[in-house]
Amino acid sequence: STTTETQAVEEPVAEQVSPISDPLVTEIFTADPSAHVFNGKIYVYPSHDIDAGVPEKDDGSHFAMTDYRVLSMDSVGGKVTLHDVALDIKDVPWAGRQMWAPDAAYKDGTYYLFFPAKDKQDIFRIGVATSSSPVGPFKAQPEPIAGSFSIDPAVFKDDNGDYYMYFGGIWGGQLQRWASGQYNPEDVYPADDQPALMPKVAKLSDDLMSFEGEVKDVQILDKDGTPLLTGENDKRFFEAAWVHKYNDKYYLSYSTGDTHNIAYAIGDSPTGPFTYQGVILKPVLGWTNHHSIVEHNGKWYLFFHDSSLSGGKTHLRSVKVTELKHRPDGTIETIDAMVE
Ligand code: FUB
Repeated sequence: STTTETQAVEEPVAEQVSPISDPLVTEIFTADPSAHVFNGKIYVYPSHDIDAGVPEKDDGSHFAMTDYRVLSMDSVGGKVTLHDVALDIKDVPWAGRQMWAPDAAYKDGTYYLFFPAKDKQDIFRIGVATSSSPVGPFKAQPEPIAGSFSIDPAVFKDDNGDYYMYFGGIWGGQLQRWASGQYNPEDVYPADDQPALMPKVAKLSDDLMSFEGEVKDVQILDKDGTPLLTGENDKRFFEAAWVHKYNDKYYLSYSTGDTHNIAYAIGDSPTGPFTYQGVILKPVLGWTNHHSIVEHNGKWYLFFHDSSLSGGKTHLRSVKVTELKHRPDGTIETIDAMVE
């Protein structure tokens, strides 16, 4: 399209000065880390990567994970505990295969694990499971969240106590199959010069078990106020949405997928619109890039994964962490985890 042809590709300049950790655990492969602070301690809710012997395909079927295990630590750099299985696919009545990137939340004495998996019809849905402990075991609800679809749930608690779930992922994550509001097994993408598929947001009900109100698109706009376009592969949303709040602004960060960046956009409301700012994390070793951002003891951290421990196998990843720095103007320094 003419739009993409006239756009200069800005190569992000990395200013990474903080050290990148080693893999947080080496006993198992872990990915897609969603980090939270509960009772002053850091808990990381990752995918548990395994080699299920499924051949690599564009639809991601080789990411054939079957359970979740939680990591915890008192502080970044401290001892990391790998906890027992928190939820197994065999204990999720509606799930068929592929337990992908989860997230967690806490409310009124209960911990909630939110997770995507394909149902028995091979359609990605998002489930919820609860526990009295942040590390589980979690008990799954018998059905996925009504009205949920696609992958990569991320739950953000606003200062007023409202909870929002962001979700969605294109290609293997099936978001492109829901353009009409109904599931269509055909993959249909907007043309390169059309607005890109955006992540979804839904406010959660008081018990965090269902969506309150409708699922909406999260608008990601360029600085001129127009939506990012499908052809802007180095900027547009692909998967792995995450929201954090800094100085009263809402930061939406996400993976650009086939261009492998973690990009971010800033807004004044938890539901957007968000204005594109730049790249937080440049591509890592392995195809996927997926992260979370959390504050602990006055410092901000980026949890992410790469495939270094498996020698580059895309579906066998390991969670790492580094410090994330907001500049005085609120923008974020670009991190390059490949340079140390
Ligand atoms: O781990 C499986 C999938 O890979 C996640 O859901 C995506 O975000 C990507 O990291």
